[in-house]
Amino acid sequence: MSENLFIHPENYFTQNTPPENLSDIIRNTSDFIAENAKHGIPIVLVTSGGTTVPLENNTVRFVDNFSAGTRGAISAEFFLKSGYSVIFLHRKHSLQPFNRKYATPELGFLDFFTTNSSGSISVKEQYQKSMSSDISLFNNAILQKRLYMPSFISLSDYLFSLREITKLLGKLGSKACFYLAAAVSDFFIPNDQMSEHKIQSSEGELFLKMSQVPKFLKPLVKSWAPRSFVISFKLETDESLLEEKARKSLEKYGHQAVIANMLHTRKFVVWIILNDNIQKPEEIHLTQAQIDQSFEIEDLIIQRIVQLHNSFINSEKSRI
Ligand code: PAZ
Repeated sequence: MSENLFIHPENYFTQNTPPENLSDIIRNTSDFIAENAKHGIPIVLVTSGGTTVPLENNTVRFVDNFSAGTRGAISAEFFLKSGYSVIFLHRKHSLQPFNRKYATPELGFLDFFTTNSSGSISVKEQYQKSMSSDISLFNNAILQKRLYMPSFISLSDYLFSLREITKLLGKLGSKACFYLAAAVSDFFIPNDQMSEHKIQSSEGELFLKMSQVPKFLKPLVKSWAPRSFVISFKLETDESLLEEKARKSLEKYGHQAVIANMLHTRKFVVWIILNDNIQKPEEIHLTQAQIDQSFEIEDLIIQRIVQLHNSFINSEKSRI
C-alpha cells in the first residue's frame, strides 16, 4: 500500500462526519462515570460487534465486518458479575448482555412464550427460572447505572464514540479498563471519495479503492487514556500469524495485553499475550466436559483479566 493512502488518526476526525447522537453519548458517559466514581466502582469499556463501511453517502450498500457480538455481550455479563460497571459500545442490533439468550439461531423471541385459552401470555415453564434471573440482572444493572449501552453502525460512528468515551474514561487512570473486542474495519472510503447516491449497475463493473483506516490504538494508548489498562483483540484465520501479529501490536502501541483468537475456534480457546516480551502466551481453553455443559469461555477470560487489572492498579500505586 502506498504511503499517501495513510491518514493521520486526528485528521480522520476532521475529514469525516460524527454521529448525530455524539453529544448524547458524551453527556450520558460523563454522568455514568461520575455516578460510578462516587462509589469507587471500577469501569470497563467493552466494544462489541462489527463496524460497517458505507460505499455511498446515501447508504444502500456497505462492507461489513464479521462479528455477532457474542464475545462482547457475554464478557460484559461477567464483568458486571465481577463488580465492574460496563460501558457496552456495541453494533446496533448485535447481541446484548442478557438479552442475547433470547434470540439465538435456534430460538426466536416468541419461542419463549405461550398463551392460554383466554389469550394471556406467559413464559414457558422451562425458561422461567433463567429468564426471571436475567430480567432482574439486566434491569438492576440499567437502573443502578452499572450498564450503559451506546451503539454504532458505521466505522465513523464507532471511532468518534470511541474517542470521546475513551478520553472521559481515561481520566480515571489505572482504574479504567478497555476491552476492545469489536471487529473494526481496516479499510474505508473517505467521505470525499464516496459516491453521493446509490451506485448504478448500469455503469458496469465496480472497482473499489479503499484507504487504510488509521491505527487508533496508538492515540488511545498514548494520549486518550495513557494511564489506563488496555486489552485489544486479534482475530486471524492463519494460526501461524497469530502470535507474531499480537506481539507486533503490543510492541507498536505499548498497551497491556492482546487476546488472540482464531475464527473457527474462538469459542473454545484464546491466548492472552502480555506486554512483557518474556512469557509464553497464556492459553485459556474449555475442556470437553465444559463444552458439553455449555460453559462459556468468557467466564475464564474475565477472571484472568480482572486479576491482571488488579495487579496493574497495584503496580501503578506502588510507582506513585
Ligand atoms: O462477536 P463474536 O463473538 O462473533 O466474535 C468475537 C471476535 C472474533 C470479533 C473477537 O473475539 C475479536 O477477535 N475481535 C477483534 C477482531 C479484529 O482482529 O479486528
